[in-house]
Amino acid sequence: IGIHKRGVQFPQTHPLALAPVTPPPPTVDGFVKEFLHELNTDQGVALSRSSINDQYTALAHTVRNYLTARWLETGRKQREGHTKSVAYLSAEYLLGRQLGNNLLAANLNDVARKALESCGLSLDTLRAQEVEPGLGNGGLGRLAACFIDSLATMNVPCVGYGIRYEYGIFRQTFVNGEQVEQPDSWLALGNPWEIAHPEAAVKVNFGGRVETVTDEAGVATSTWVPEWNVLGVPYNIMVPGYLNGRVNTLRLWSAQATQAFDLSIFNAGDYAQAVRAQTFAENISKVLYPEDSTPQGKELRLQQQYFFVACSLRDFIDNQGEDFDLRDLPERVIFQLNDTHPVIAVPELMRILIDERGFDWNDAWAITSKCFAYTCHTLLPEALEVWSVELLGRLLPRHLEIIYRINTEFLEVVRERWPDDYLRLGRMSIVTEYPERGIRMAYLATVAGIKVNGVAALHSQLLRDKVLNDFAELWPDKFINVTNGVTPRRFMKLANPHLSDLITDTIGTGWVTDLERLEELAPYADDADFRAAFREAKHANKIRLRDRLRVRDGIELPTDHMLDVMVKRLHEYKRQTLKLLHIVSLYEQIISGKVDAADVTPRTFVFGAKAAPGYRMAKNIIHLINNVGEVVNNDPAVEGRLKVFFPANYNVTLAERLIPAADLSEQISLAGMEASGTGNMKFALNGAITIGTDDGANVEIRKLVGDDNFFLFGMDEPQVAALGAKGYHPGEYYESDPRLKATLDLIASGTFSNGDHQTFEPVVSNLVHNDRFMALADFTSYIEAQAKVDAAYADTEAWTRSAILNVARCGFFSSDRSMKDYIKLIWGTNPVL
Ligand code: GL2
Repeated sequence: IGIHKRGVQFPQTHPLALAPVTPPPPTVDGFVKEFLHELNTDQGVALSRSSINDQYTALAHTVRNYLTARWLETGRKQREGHTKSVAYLSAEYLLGRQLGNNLLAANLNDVARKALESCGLSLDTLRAQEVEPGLGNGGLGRLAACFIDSLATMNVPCVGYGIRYEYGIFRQTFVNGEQVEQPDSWLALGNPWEIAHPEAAVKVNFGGRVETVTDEAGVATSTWVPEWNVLGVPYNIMVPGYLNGRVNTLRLWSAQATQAFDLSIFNAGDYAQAVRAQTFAENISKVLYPEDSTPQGKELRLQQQYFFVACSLRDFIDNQGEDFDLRDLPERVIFQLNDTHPVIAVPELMRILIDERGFDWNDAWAITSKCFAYTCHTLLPEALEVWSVELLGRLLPRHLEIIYRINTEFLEVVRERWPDDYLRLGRMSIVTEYPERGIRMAYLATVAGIKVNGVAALHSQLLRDKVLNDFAELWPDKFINVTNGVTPRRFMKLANPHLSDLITDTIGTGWVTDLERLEELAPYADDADFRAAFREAKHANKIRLRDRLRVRDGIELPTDHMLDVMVKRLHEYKRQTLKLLHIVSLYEQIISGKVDAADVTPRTFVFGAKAAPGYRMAKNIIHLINNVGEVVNNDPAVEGRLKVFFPANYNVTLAERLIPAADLSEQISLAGMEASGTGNMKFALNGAITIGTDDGANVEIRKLVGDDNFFLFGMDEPQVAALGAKGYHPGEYYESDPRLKATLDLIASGTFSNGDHQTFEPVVSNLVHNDRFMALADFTSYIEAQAKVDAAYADTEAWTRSAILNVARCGFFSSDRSMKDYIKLIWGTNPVL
């Protein structure tokens, strides 16, 4: 296997090799030349014979070429400067399309457009050719993508480490209203943004046993004798900063067999058996697990986690050079653990230090306990990963042993602080005994991390007060908050050119990298001309969305309705059903004659949501949304008043069209359930007004935009807790609120299922009899808030004013600010200019 030390076999003796090759400055002619060169030499086609994919690929390579010199330069500075880097460990990166973003970062948009035009090609057509890399499920993966964009833009050294899934999040289709999953073969036409380095592959071991030898002095030495291994092949992807010439790296690992296939078995005629090892190994990076917030304890998932983490630690350490003293590791790196998925990195570093580098336990722990920090992204108990000891011991026996020792020493600390508090010891143990013996990864991360952060103020407080309360008592300073953020490059500048141009014309360009400057827009909320221009931008965005949905989904979106949008993963705690109850209730009131259709504000509701394939209730809810849409959209009684659309396969690309067009942003989770949300920030920054509960980052949005510019409803977290403690009986709400009863009865009657009573029985009976997320308890308050929305929308000028103030006051939610907080509160890294 071609594993070798980097850089030794290619001595740079030629003077031209001292500086990376820089393409000519980006003039239109220069760009055309570079583009045609790529098309001819790399794709091997003439322009006249080229396919759109050839053209797209050549364009991507052209852009990449312009960034390459900066990329190599960034790498050199980082290596030579010995500065501290952030190594962001994340099992998910929901990147979205690369071409538009990289053109923007490199300031090549106009040049590329003109260059392509002169070749008779359209930039927009080529951009549409790109299949987005969907290497994440939702908010958590998209957050990672925003963070690496911000770090590059802020000149902070960072490597993002993750997995190059061959299949990303499934492509969602609907068949008769029901979700059907298709594989996302995003690599089928090639990926021009990645560069493979098979020569730098890393070997990763699994299975086997631990042999312990005790010497004469009684010192025990453990040796891991693994049973099988795979190779991790790194693929590098550029992460260009915005207009600053810095290009960081995202390094994704792909699994490959150490032995491709067995020739002797092949020759004997057993073809399937001959490639078995290869198939087995390559399964590890085959597909992203589609569970969002509710991971399943599957063996392959643990293999994925250890696989990418082992590759990444090895890679980072090897990159420090041969004579690097690992005692200095904490000065060189902070490994940021994005949720519990990469937490197996903790025992892995201990193993490297002890088993491979000969450190004793205490020295190894002194290093390890300074190298990690942990971000928790959830409050749902079922989302906190617990690995069964049986599985962990089978797959990673040495790691299990190390975890036990970490736990033993940790429990000593607890015992010292609280002698005889056995209940507490049980509660805090990394090893749980119920329902089977397992390793609580969040606890391991908390013990090892220098800091533990939640992702919004309320979430961090609930982590401290509830989920990790014992730990917060032990180490109060360990627990901090860093509120999430989103990148204004992708989610404003790229996604919303109309609004971006208006903002730039009004306050200059600085806001794109200094989002708090949006404040300067606030006075313009009182300027009628600005308000008119703001509305024009919103309208233009609705037209752009209409055009996209027409082609993409055959949907005819009215552009003169209030656009009411709920896009996020389908999960009961997010309460898409509550939104649906509102819609069905409006419909019921009209068709039963309680309300005159002419008095209803024309609204178009748009949903976007994928359900985990095994999550039956979520799939039933998707079916119901689609069927409600089918009935409502075809009923002349509500024509011109209500429309319900659910474009399939919501992803980053669609989000970029949908969010800028929205008037109303639905953020309606049960208080205390949504850790942060980041869609909420994207909507507000694009001038939608939020209707939301006091949950996650909604709390902070409302504080910043002001109560007058936010539609708050529902119980707050203490009220939810109190109701839960008292005993929640959803049936009582059903019985006592006639409007709610009529709504649920309409669904139960079969109106949305061709008269069949069974189809949506699970949704209805779950709401009436169980309703874990208390949708019925918040229904009345939600309906009242929606009535306020209608009233507010009727006053166009006042609505626009509120929308502008949302934009102006949400600069805080830039991921640049989040990164500053991480740097200041956790990492202690510096920008390198
Ligand atoms: C999530 C949270 O549910 C969401 O509220 C948060 O905004 C993101 C990013 O911090 O993380 N946790 C999680 O497991 N997923 C999320 O989106 N998938």
